Amino acid sequence: MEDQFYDTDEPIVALATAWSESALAVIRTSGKGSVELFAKVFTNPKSILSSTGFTMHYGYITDQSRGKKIDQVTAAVYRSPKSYTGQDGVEIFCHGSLPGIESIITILKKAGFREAAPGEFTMRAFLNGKMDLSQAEAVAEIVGSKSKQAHSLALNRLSGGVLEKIDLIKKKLVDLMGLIEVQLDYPDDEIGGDTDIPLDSLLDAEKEIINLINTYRVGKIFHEGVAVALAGGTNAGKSSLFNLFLKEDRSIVSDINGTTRDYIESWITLEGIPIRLFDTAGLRDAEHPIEVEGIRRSEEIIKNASLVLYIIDGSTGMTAEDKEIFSKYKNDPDYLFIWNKIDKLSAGVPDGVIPVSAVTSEGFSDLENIINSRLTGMEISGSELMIDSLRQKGLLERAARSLRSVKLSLENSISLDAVAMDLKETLDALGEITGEVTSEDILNNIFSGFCVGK
Ligand SMILES: Nc1nc2c(ncn2[C@@H]2O[C@H](COP(=O)(O)OP(=O)(O)OP(=O)(O)O)[C@@H](O)[C@H]2O)c(=O)[nH]1
Ligand SMILES: [Mg+2]
Repeated sequence: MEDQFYDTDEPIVALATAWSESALAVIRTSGKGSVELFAKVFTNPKSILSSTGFTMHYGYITDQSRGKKIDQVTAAVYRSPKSYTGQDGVEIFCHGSLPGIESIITILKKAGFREAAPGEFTMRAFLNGKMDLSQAEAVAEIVGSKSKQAHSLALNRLSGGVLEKIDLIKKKLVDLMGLIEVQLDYPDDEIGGDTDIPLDSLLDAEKEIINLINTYRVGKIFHEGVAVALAGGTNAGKSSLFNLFLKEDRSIVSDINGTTRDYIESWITLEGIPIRLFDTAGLRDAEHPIEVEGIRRSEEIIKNASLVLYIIDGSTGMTAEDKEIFSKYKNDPDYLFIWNKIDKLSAGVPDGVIPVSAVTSEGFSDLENIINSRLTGMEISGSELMIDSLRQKGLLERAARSLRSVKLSLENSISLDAVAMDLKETLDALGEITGEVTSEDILNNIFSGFCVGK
């Protein structure tokens, strides 16, 4: 991005809503003099100029040079520092006609506004102290969220969840740094194991950083979804369960062994997690070449799935093949074993196998909960703090690495100077997450991924 990106006072303009025909559209401006510039093209300039902020104004945008009305609008005036960017600004609510929007933006550019770069509004908000970097990233995550849960998790980050957590961790480490510096000032004292440096708070901080790193995997699941495959012998009830998950009669069900010959896939959402669910061909020694190929493809799907739901026909009990697979994978976190057809008389359900009936739905909601906690490794209520930014994950890993060397140095009585250096590196990495320590490159990287108008 060009240097002008860093002229953070310049008045800018951009369409904040989608570029498509709609009832209303919002055009946003921000920067020094933007209220005065807007007044030049508005039929009621006095009301705009005298506004002290947070007021709405009704009128027309006009093309002065041709004395022509462009659109009837309402305009919201913001005065620094009480605005999204912290600057003066006007938000224009106009009709959502594409030629109309284009004309308004052209008029505003003629009046002195420059078109905003992607993320420029949010970048100004960050630079003016309206939010930290993790919150700025959450703005983009909210706009891009694909499920209610993903949205609520991002909202949690926007309201400062990451910032608060990082501040708490940092506080512990800053206290530790203080103790170390005191000891450094008294070089005659013994160092290492005999120092009064409390390892507890260091271990706490390390644990919290690692927990936060681990949430990235879960955050990603909510964002991108996971593949889950139904597997098992023929007639076990895979297609029946597939249909139950979809709440739709999608896959053919019959009592003929080998009904499903090719795999079938569909997207479902389970507690906000997007899941690509596969129904597969029943596993057996098939003879027909088409079925053989179907089984080969199904095995491929099963191998690549994040989670395999292995279905056993509970009305007949485990076949020899079921037994073999059960003993091989029963402790594998990527497998769940399901005892289907519990509505029919069947032998006792073996330990570790989940009882359900695809016909009566008995046990199905329990199964959904188990799948959910298996996929996320935790109970998600939507209020948790999860990170969804690869940048933040990388920095947390850097912080964890340097903290590990702090720990090792303290344990092995290595010089306190080295300890202090590693601790500073940890604090720097944490500071970069919230944006206390940043370079222009980092900012460009983050904000260029935004849409224009944000
Ligand atoms: N009583 C009872 N019957 C079930 C249940 N689930 C499936 N069935 C029946 O079992 C038979 C096989 O069901 P499918 O869903 O086609 O089984 P599948 O595992 O997809 O079989 P293939 O496609 O041949 O591998 C059908 O007649 C279903 O109606 C259940 O929970 N209870
Ligand atoms: Mg089937």
